Amino acid sequence: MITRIDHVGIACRNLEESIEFYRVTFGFEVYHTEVNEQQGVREAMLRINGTDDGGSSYLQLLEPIREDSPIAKFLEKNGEGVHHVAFGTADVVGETQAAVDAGVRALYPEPRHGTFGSSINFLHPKDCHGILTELVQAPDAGSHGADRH
Ligand code: V0V
Ligand code: CO
Repeated sequence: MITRIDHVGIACRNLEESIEFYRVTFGFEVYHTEVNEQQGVREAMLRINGTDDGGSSYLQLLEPIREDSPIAKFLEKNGEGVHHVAFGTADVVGETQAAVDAGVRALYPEPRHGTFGSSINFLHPKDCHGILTELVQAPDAGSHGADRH
């Protein structure tokens, strides 16, 4: 079951400038920062609110660390803006399979590492009416973690 919007991913050219924009304009503070080498990003999570299931909703600001990364390619083509929407679930494997069964392409055969040690997969934007869709399972939810090797 998908229980919430976990985060909206936003592609930015300069992480510090975007963080400052959200702080000055809306008062959002940085909750967590991380470099994800596999995804080619430096990121900041801005916590917006807690939710009924004990999770939270965030804005995820993403700056590329490599020219060949998905975020770099997106910025080159579209400029800064909304990059993906991430739905929270306690079962990323099951929800990914359900989407695949419905005819949607998953980008990875197994979940990969997301922020906070979460397990993530993505659904192809061309199969989701133009939205790159992420499925995210918090580290302590469910039993299907990302492969740690
Ligand atoms: C590409 N397209 C998009 C899109 N990216 N449409 C909507 N939203 C996006 N973000 C469209 C693009 O305009 C093309 O349409 C078509 O898809 C093919 O795109 P492309 O530019 O040729 O790029 P590809 O095919 O090389 O790569 C696209 C995909 C790639 C989605 C496969 O970006 C990818 O693997 N993304 C998953 C990983 C990722 O995004 N990581 C960064 C976030 P036309 O022109 O053909 O019509 S990491 C993260 O969120 C973490 C760590 C976390 O939450 O914990
Ligand atoms: Co994300």
